[in-house]
Amino acid sequence: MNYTGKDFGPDFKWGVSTAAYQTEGGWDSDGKGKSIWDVFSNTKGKTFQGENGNIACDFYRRYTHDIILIAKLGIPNFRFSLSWSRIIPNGIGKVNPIGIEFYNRVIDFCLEMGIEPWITLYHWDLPHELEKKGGWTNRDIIGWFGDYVELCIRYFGDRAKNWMILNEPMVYTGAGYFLGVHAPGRKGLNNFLAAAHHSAMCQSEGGRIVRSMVKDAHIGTTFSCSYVEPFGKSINDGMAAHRVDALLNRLFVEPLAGLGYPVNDLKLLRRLEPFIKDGDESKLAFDMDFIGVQNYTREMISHSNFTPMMKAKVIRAEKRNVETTVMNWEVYPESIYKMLVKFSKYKKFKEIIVTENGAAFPDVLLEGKIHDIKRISFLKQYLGQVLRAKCEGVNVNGYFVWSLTDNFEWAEGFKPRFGLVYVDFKTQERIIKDSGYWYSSLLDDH
Ligand code: IFM
Repeated sequence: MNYTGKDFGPDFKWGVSTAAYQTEGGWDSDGKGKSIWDVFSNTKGKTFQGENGNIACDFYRRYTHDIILIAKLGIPNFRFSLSWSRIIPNGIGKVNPIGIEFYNRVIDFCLEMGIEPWITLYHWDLPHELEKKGGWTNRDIIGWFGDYVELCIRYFGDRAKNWMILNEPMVYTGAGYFLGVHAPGRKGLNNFLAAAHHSAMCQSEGGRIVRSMVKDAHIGTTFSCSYVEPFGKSINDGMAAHRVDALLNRLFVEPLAGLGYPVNDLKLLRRLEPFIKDGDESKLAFDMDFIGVQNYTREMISHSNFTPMMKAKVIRAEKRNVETTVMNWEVYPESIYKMLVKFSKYKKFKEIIVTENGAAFPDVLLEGKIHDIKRISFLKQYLGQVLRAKCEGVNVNGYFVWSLTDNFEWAEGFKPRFGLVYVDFKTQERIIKDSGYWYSSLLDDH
């Protein structure tokens, strides 16, 4: 499909996304408290080669340089997240003025450069002190999070208008509280279900707080999603795929849309009941201005008797002889189209923005340049599918590449490079990749 930036229309929002823990570094600087990721990644055996985000891209000190790069590339929107424990070191109570000052400077510098800030309130780095009290499994988090949101809006809401409440709740609750492979490294169905319900409550409550405090706010929240297909043609595979879809793609968006949890399609969600208190159900819904769809790949599912409750297993991409990225995720551009169509059916939300899409491929530094043709091809194809959805009437109105710079990819460490800009993590030198120039020229034409 051939297209130009203009084909997406004059109001389409083009941007790049990052997150605090993956880029900032300065993990113990200037009064910042520890987050669950500081603790997890500094614990032996938790991340690839024991890597951590203590320094990461040193965005804490180099933010002007990186924002200038965004401006140089002509990218009008910058999505980043706030580190809760930089702002309130213990998660509740005393505020760290230097943390507030840092984000004031980031926001002000974006605006000075003509770049619109898009702020995610929570991108996985819970204050460690709150985790000691149970973290997302403790219902008190609804109050803790509410106070944090209120404080952020009080300090930054006069200049920042685009707010996202949570980043991918399915990932941080699933990987962090069920599988234990992400911070805080806890396991078990009850931990997961408690964390999931409290996150769903915070997602809507956060939206209500922002709405009540900022008149002209543009409020959203983001969801990870993958197009789910049965591996074989059997009814059992079809039903297994349906269950996985309910878990991966519907668990958080449907209560927000006022539809409740998809209990009928995934019986294990009945076990959410003990965590749901009187009055919760109606509070789960909120009229977001937009929902952020974050898609990278598809999942193929077959029936399995060996997986308790889900009775489903993922047939991994490497077993299917398909093109993959460094994350071992299948390159499947149509996935983003299918997810946009699916999410557009939730009529409660006016607008969809692709708040993340991108790919990690091995980058080779050749005479100071990165000719990342695979990443360009990936972005071109996925964006083509976004345009396809838009042309068919899907209300998608923005696209943010994950990510601006290579950064700390959680448990996978620094190996997967997602950036439009290469980072030499030893020297912190930045080199714009060919994909960065390609994205810039697409926007030039906009
Ligand atoms: O790096 C992550 C990001 O933090 C959340 N969405 C997926 C990205 C790639 O794995």
